[in-house]
Amino acid sequence: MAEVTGGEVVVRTLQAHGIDVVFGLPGVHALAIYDALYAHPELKHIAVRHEQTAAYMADGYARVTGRPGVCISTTGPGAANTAAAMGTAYFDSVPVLNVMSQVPSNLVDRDKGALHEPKDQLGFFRAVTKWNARASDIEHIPAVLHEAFRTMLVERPRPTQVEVCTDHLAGRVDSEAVPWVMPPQSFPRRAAEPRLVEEAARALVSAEAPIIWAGGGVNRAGAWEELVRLAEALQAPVVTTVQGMGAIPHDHPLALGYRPYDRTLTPLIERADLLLAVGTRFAGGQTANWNLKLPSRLIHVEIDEGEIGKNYPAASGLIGDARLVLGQLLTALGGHRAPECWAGDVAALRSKVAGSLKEAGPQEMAVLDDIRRAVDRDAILVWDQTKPAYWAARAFPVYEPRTFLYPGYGTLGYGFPAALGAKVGRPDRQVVCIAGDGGFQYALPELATAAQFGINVTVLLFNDNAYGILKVLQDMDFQSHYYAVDLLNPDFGRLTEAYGLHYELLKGPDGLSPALRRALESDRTTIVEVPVDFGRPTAWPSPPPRAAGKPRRRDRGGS
Ligand SMILES: Cc1ncc(C[n+]2csc(CCOP(=O)(O)OP(=O)(O)O)c2C)c(N)n1
Ligand SMILES: [Mg+2]
Repeated sequence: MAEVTGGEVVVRTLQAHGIDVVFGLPGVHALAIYDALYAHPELKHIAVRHEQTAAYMADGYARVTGRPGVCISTTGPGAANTAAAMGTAYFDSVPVLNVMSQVPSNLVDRDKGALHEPKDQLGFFRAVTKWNARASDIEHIPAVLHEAFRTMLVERPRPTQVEVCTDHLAGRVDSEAVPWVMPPQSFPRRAAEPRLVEEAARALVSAEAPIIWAGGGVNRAGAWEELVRLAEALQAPVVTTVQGMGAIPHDHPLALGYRPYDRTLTPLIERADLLLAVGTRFAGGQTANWNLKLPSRLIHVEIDEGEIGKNYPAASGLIGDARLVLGQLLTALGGHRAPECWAGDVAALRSKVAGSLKEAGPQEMAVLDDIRRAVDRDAILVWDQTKPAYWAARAFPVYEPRTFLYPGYGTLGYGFPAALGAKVGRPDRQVVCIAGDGGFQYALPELATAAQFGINVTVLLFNDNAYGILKVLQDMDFQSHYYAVDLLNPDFGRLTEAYGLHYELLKGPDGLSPALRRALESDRTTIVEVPVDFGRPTAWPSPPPRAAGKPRRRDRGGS
């Protein structure tokens, strides 16, 4: 009779679900999981310096691979440290599973003052997860973990949390008594109702000027090939949201290339007589807070039923996985090929938008050009909340799916740790993190993680010795009362070298492309520090990152 611990049941169940890497930081209550990891070196564990990083790494890993990212945290404060990252994954619909320990089962939620005792840890995480549960005993562990995976893989991918009490993790049972749950080869995805698909196909064929709106669901579901084929069949231009970037290559003749909220695109969207929206919830940031007018004939393809009709009324809702539903639509369309109706407009609009962007933010756009020129077509770019990132969200050319990682939640400090996770998921790709001096310092100690595990990313560090964007807002909206926005920064070069990593300091944005290329050739994580003074933009990349309710004074331009 072979005995297993609860920790071993966790590890084996993760492995059964295809997990071969986890990110975490141990604590006393979780040590039985770590003991099982010790016995299973084939399940790689990346040890981080802060639990938040573990969850961001799981997020970055999940976004680039399309597979769930798993992090491990320990009871109470360790687990709570992952909250901002879980919230980010929730906002952006990323499948992150957070496996955590709990105090001994006889002490849960009794407020007796046990070590690390959290108040209602399940309730705490309910706010940032789609589904969460505690295993009631060792035998229950496989079923709970399985349900977490099923929820993320079959339904809308959002984070989940599973907790196991420390006595259950350390307890032992006969392996044969454990009701192991083996996942199917692949989880069945939901397809849309055939009658609705037929109806939608008829509407698509009869439309004279259809356009397609591609959201993050296209990237999450791996539906980009179907999307492009459908766009070509309908000759419909495609506009992508920030999370949908890369769903159609930027240089495809039907790619509008820029975000839907771009005012220059508004006339085109308003001229359309049908909008096919795929894998999107029409979030405020993509619709100028729902002020964007959309065609009244809206066909909405969404895995989450609750999103249909929530932000915009839909003439038709096709509930299902984006890849499956687009495939159903293609089948229903047969060999239909619409005549070209927009082609000239797309090219003309693209160059109009590009021109207006260059006028509005010449420095920022020049920096984006330099970055694009230096990296491979399929390089993964991970953006923190630094000034050039707002322009990137509006205008960065993306050619491949799952290569543009941007926290829709607006999370400062996301970039560097998510880039590390992305590199673990796609070691074959260039991975570049673009961060400001403020955001990068959230995860500064993770330079150690990069060094220890040989994770080779490039960090472009835009240093203005400030929370620059907030300084601009204090300037514009609060009579230049600069407060808590100037930063005394360390010597990033000496710091990087102390970790045994590489570093290059530029004089300014000039020479960014060659420096970035040099860094990408490096055999270890390299920081390229770029001193910058972007000043105040002459126009905001819309939607502007402004304080709610503040009047917009667009006329006050100039830096
Ligand atoms: C977790 C979190 N805390 C605070 C903020 C508010 N915030 C947004 S941008 C920013 C300043 C960013 O400074 P830096 O990274 O140096 O970029 P810069 O604007 O200077 O280019 C802050 C504090 C946020 N978005 N997220
Ligand atoms: Mg800064």
